[in-house]
Amino acid sequence: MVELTILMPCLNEAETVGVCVRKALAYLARSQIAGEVLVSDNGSTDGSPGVARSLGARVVSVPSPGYGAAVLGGLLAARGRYVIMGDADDSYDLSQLDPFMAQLRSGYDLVVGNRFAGGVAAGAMPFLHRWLGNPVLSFLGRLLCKAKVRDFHCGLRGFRTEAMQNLGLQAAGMELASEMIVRSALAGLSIAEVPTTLQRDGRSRPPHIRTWRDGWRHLRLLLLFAAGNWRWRASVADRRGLGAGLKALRKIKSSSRPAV
Ligand SMILES: Nc1nc2c(ncn2[C@@H]2O[C@H](COP(=O)(O)OP(=O)(O)OP(=O)(O)O)[C@@H](O)[C@H]2O)c(=O)[nH]1
Ligand SMILES: [Mg+2]
Repeated sequence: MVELTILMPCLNEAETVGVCVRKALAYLARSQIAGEVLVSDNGSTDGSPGVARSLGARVVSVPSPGYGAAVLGGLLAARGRYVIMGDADDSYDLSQLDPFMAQLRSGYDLVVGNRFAGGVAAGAMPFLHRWLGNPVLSFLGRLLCKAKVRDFHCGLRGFRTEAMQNLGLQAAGMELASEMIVRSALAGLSIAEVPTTLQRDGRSRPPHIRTWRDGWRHLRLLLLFAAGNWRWRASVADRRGLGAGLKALRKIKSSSRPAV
């Protein structure tokens, strides 16, 4: 049985995917975990899949574009009981996954890294993401969707594969990171956080993330879920209210019946 799939979404990361695959394989060997390294690629033109394959990773080619599509393609192809996923840009330390494994083995469905607790290296995260985008969106996520997670956008996270496959995740873009947490919280899955570090990525070109477009997509997703959740709660409250009203009405009727 494969216990762990280490999954990496990848788009044109030939500079760094190799070192990530090596670290992940070394972690599996050192920890004596029956596992696999899976790279989910959707359209790299720089030879990333070949680099990953040559070092021992399994590669799945996903036809649709976007970070979310790559993660979901990997989720479908994963053979492990658990998945731990992380960027292929060498910003997360894929050789230090023990805290994630410990929480998954103890029964948590979703284990999300917290970079603010573990440490963000100088220059690893743009100022705007570090001090505005991430804290504000994570705060809104906690407030609107009742998910007790402090770093909604951390790309290093682990989960029970079957639980995640059953959630009906859909987002094709970066906002999948938020959707995964929100749907898990609304479905009542157990969620843990572990401190993790973020290093400067090892590539020479800019990241795929686009601050304003992706920030807006995260925000829109939170608002849509919050609105849906409120509607659902309101309808439950209505039904309860109606039930209470009917009971009260019956009481009044029975107490006003003449005694015989
Ligand atoms: N397959 C695939 N992977 C993607 C896509 N967009 C991003 N990725 C991968 O997803 C991971 C995260 O993307 P990054 O560009 O590092 O974005 P980020 O980590 O949110 O942003 P930074 O923190 O600024 O690096 C990387 O491994 C990318 O190669 C995509 O459209 N398709
Ligand atoms: Mg990254």
